[in-house]
Amino acid sequence: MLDVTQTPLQQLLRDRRRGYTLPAAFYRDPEIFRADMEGIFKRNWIYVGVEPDVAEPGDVMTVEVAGASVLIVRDDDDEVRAFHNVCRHRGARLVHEEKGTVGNIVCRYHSWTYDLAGSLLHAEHMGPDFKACSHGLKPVHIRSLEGLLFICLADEPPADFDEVARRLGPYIAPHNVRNTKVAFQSDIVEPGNWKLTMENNRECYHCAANHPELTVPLFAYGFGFSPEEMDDYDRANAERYGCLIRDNHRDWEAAGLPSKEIDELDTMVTGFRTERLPLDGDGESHTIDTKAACKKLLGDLTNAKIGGLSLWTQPNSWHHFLGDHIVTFSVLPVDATHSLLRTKWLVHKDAVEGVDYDLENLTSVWLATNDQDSTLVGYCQSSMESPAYEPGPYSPNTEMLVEKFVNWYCGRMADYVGRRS
Ligand code: 3BY
Ligand code: FES
Ligand code: FE
Repeated sequence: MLDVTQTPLQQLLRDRRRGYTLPAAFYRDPEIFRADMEGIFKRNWIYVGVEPDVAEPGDVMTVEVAGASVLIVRDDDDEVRAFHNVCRHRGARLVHEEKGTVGNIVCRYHSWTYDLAGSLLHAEHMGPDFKACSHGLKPVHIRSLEGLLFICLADEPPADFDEVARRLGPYIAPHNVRNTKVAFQSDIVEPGNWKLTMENNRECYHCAANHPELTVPLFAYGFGFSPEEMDDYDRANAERYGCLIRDNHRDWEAAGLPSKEIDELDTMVTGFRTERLPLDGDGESHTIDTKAACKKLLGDLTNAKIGGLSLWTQPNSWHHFLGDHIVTFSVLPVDATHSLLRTKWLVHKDAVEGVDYDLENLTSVWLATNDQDSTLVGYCQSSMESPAYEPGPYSPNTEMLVEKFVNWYCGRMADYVGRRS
């Protein structure tokens, strides 16, 4: 007999109105949050940091994803590996700091000792039948996309990562992430469900009214106008600055900087989008004066004025690659109504603070923007308990990428609940 039973979540997903925000339960319900962790954060490639976070053998960092603590370590052969941060004896957490350097990984409880490749080296008093080789650390899938680190907690991660890496690699490579250092990291907990944080990121409808610092360098073109509006906008800028976006693209591509838009946000399991766009006017970087914040440019670049390459990945990251620095963001859900936003500013690894760059100048635009975005996310979250909230319409001209995020999310969740039932 045909099984017509539906879980409440399947029902909600089936009934949701396309082109509109989600019903409040998706932004506030702890059960849906748990389902999000299972259906999204434990099944997809999650962006967690950069190779320079673990620059040398023995460098280790930890990250919390969907209730799992994961340690990421560079081993003695220079390979970056990821393991569950859980001792195979009685389960104690192994590495307690977010960043550190270790010789081996030693459990503080009974001193079981693992090498950097995860093998158990020492475990005293375990008797003659104990097999150390069966008690190595549990590996977690990890991939480096030109230095951007993605982990996947699933046994079988989405297979399309190779394609993502093949298509995105040439865009990122000129900025040489591996040859940078983390100049600064900021962690803020936003008062909102992770999907509100992501939705807010996927549009710039709110930028003009809320981001005075960001709108100085940012060229708003990329964040969604109708085709007619885009043509008008492009023409107006060409009059002001003498160059159409498509000409910028042509020049950049000729100079070996892939720039044309790729949008697979809701068409691939590992959804992504990228595009290089000019900054406003003579802008070189995301700084208050729009000039490069760091004197040493990235990779082999000789000109800071190469626009900004933006990259967005589902479900939890966005990145801006400038000529002189990179700003990279990951969203890590905390609970149904709180999300950790982790931002890193990367500069050339030989750049010296105070000589080549000033930390405040480097970070001020995005520190201010993040704070403003956090407030905006809170505005929406605080209405999710109100009887007046009902799903509202996305702008077809400036919120298309928000819609693609929500469509991707609903598709992945429908796939997840479909497989379970
Ligand atoms: O960083 C971004 O991609 C978007 C666009 C500008 C504001 N926002 C946070
Ligand atoms: Fe780690 Fe006992 S729990 S050594
Ligand atoms: Fe914003």
